[in-house]
Amino acid sequence: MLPFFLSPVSLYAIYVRRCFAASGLSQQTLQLDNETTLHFWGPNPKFSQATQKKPSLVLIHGFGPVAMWQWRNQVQFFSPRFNVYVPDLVFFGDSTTTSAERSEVFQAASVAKLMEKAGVERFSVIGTSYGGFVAYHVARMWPERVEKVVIASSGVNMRRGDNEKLLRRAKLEKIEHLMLPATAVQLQTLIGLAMSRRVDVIPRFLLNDFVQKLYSDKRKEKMELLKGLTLGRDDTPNLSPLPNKEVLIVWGDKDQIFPLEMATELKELLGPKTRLEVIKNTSHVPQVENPIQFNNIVESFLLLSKYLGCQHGNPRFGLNRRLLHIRRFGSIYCSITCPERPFRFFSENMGLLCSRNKHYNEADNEENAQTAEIERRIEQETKAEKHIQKLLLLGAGESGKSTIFKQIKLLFQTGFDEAELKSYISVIHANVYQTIKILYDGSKELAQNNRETYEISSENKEIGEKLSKIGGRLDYPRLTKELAQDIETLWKDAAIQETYARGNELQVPDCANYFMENLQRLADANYIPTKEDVLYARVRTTGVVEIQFSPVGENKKSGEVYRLFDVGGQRNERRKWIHLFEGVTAVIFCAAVSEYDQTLFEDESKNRMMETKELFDWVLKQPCFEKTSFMLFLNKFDIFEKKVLNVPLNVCEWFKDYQPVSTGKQEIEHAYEFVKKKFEELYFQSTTPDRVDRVFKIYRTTALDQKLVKKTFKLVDETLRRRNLFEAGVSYRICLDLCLKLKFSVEEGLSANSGRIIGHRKT
Ligand SMILES: Nc1nc2c(ncn2[C@@H]2O[C@H](COP(=O)(O)OP(=O)(O)O)[C@@H](O)[C@H]2O)c(=O)[nH]1
Ligand SMILES: [Mg+2]
Repeated sequence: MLPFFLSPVSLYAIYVRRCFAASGLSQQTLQLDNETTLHFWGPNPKFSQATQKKPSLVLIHGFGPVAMWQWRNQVQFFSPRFNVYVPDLVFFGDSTTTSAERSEVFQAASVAKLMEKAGVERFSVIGTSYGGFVAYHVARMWPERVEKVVIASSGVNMRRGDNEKLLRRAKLEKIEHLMLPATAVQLQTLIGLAMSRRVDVIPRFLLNDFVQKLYSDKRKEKMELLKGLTLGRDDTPNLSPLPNKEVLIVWGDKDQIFPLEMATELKELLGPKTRLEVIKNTSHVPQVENPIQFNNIVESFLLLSKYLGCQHGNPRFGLNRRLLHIRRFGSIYCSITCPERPFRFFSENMGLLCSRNKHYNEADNEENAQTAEIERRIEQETKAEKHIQKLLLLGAGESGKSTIFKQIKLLFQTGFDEAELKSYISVIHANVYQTIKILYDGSKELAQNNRETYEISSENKEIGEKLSKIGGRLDYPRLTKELAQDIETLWKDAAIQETYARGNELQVPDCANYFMENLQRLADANYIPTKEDVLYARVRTTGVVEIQFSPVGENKKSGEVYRLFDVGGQRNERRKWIHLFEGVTAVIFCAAVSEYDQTLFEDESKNRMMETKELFDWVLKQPCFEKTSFMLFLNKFDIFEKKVLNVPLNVCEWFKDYQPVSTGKQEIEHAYEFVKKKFEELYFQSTTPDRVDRVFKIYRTTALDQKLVKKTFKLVDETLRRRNLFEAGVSYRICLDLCLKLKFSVEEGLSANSGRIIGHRKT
């Protein structure tokens, strides 16, 4: 064994410890009961004031070296915004027990006890690999204490045969040869599977040093932990869903320990609030292989929606892109230089962690040069940020915002890869079950007054009851051919068809007909959703999602970069909007014109069009939008044109003065123009004279129609570019005028980016 001072692992451990200490954490040990003691890194009690204001986050390590080695890149990134707790699980590092318990459930109970003893009532939890098993159990057993869950590279849905498959991939005989490597060759095999990049050139002495320093301690107990796992014992996944918990699954697309298919299945098993993010070109340790992407994904999941809900911290901070970028650079910096400086950097820019610069050495020229370089890059980034135009998709629930968002992803970004497409399977199957339940329950209700029309035929009643029960569950089963056949039979029942005709009274989703006509395909065992299926899929948006894009011409970019934000539209989601209102170039307001005869999902006494009218009026009057352009998308025109010939527009109070004049196409145009005029009038009524210079455009859209959306976005892009040119012209004229009056030099007088006056008086 190498002596301490010659051991690279021991020397690197000093550095990692310093990283943790510089992040404001200290090593602590807590006796949980008379059997178990846990060692952990937690907020340094010296900084208790900062601790009070931040949410708490627990990072649970996987099977391998102690926690400190697995979360270095995360601790530095998350500690400015969270109270970070990094426990060593029982039998790792200095954590130990005299209990005979060896399961991951015991580990979960120990983590929960630790947090209780540390006085933390609520926390979010991230677990990687084995730590993901533990995180899952913590969330399952203490749902009231766990806010959000991140499961990274962790096959919680593991089956009995999965270990054998893994061993075949590793060409090893026993699982401990892989998880507890005892030789350099075994460690090399583990690294080969856990990392996507090929790392063949690690010197043998270094591998041996790793094995001895990081894997030799408490081997017997760790083997017992592997044997004591409760997950993965059966032929089917042995887990219950977390239906009410927001869960993020993060996975490397090249994971060879737990292959990506496990992630997509896990997403379905955990429930509707589970999201999957795949990090490309990483294997089992994306938090190590691509820490920047990993951290950003996790941070947006943990903070963004919470932030917008304003439960923690200062709302000004969360959506300030500049600060987010500073953080990103901070994290790059952390990985290339010593740990103290980034926090000087954070402290100057963020007003946090001011006391952590004790070791800062003013005379260190090299570091000063690095700081200057980073500041220069931030400056550049900040300038680039100014050119990014912020677009906000607003509108009531089901107006088509997320469909537009998906179209943008398809049209101007990478589209959906197979994993993403597969992640929609559960949504689509849920849409099917929900639809058939709404229709069956609806027909029963309508039959009370009109049995002849709405009573389900006796041979289909049993099917109806069964499907209604499934539709009421939180965990929908995968759609099988048999279930699809049952649904199809019921869908074709005359009473269900009559009920569907009254769908506007029953909250039947707009995707109903499309999915019902494709049931057999959706139930195929190898079903992968198509682009169209994804566009039709309806999932209620919660929180905020964003995408950056540039509308492309045939082969070239337009030059403008947009960042588009999609939000939830239901009433309870709207309180989150306001935090996005600053610095918006344009609001894209979606109004579903077909909904004039429907009531709200969240309030069945309220007509959807009346709600849209009030909402549009409210948005227009927001002081933040004084100079914001408004692009009104009168959406769902395809449904409108079919409906308007059967259901008169004047069923809606806002349109009660509507008089049909004709039939067919002409009538459709007439009705559409009437609705458009109503919105125009509303816009001008709600826009005070001092806001007349903002741009207002109306577009007729069908969000499902890709060509139309592409055309519409090109028009939006053109309008916004023209608007920018106009604004630049106005700035220049104002500036010129002022400069002449004050005898400024024109070149100095105009800051090219912002149009602010920054010149000096010439004497
Ligand atoms: N027929 C039709 N359906 C649409 C249109 N736009 C959206 N939808 C569907 O309406 C449902 C709700 O749309 P979504 O984009 O989720 O609405 P959001 O709540 O505003 O985000 C989804 O099933 C969409 O497929 C449209 O223009 N025509
Ligand atoms: Mg949505």
